Amino acid sequence: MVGQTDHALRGNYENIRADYTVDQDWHGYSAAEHTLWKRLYARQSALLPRYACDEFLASLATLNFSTGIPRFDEINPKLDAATGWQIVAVPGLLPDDVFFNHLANRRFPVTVWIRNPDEFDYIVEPDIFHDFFGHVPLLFNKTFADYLEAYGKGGVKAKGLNALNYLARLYWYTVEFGLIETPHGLRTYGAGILSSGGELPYCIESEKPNRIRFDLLRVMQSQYKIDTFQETYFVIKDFKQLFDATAPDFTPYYAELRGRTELSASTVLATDALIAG
Ligand code: HBI
Ligand code: FE
Repeated sequence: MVGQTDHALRGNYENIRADYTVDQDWHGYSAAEHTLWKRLYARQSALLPRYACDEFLASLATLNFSTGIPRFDEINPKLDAATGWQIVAVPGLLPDDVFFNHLANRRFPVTVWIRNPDEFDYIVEPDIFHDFFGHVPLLFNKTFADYLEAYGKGGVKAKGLNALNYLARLYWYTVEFGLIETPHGLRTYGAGILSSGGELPYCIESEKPNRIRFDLLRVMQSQYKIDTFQETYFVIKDFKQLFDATAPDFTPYYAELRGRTELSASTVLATDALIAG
């Protein structure tokens, strides 16, 4: 999940290691927290078949974490065997450079705390349900996992080029809120949608948002809002398109982007390839 929050972060950052990781402390979760996890999982699972991409569904089918909050040390051997990734426990949002460095080393930061019951439908900061349910299944997909590592490496470089805002947009419009074309229509692969009750049907069925074919510079030029359903979604053909987009060095792109006006989240350009919902 992304989107800097201006209020104090919720997590406990007191005993973080140098790389911001902490212990998950799985025995510290209450029965009520496990029950909340089960309710969130059941709500999302009922919606997934119609709106989630096949790769997400295929991964989810091989995992079994519907019965309560999962143990990171149980999933890591499976994840390592599948794509060489591991998840690391963190107290919440990390400084950009720390976050990118983890991704560049095939470590996905997963928040350890879970939301309150009254945040069942919406939460600003990523909690364990968003990070684990939304992001972890696709880490089992090789092409997507390779994209995320390449993205992390790009981020480490972007920090020095003062271009993190462009990469944050790329993350937002792909990893968090991306749509993908499939033989049976549009589906989502974005963790921010997959872990959300309302936005799953909305992103595919609503007439309101724009759905524009993925174009790297167009995405990096587009602002986003963190506290409403998206006004624009970008649509990829497949994960290889994403991975290939990260192959070149981004430095010339950043120079090009600095010469362009920033676009609001609702902008549609004449050059945009729009896709009907
Ligand atoms: N930290 N734990 C965590 N999870 C994120 O998704 C995250 C982050 N820090 C920064 C961030 N995302 C965004 O700014 C990325 O676009 C870099
Ligand atoms: Fe996320």
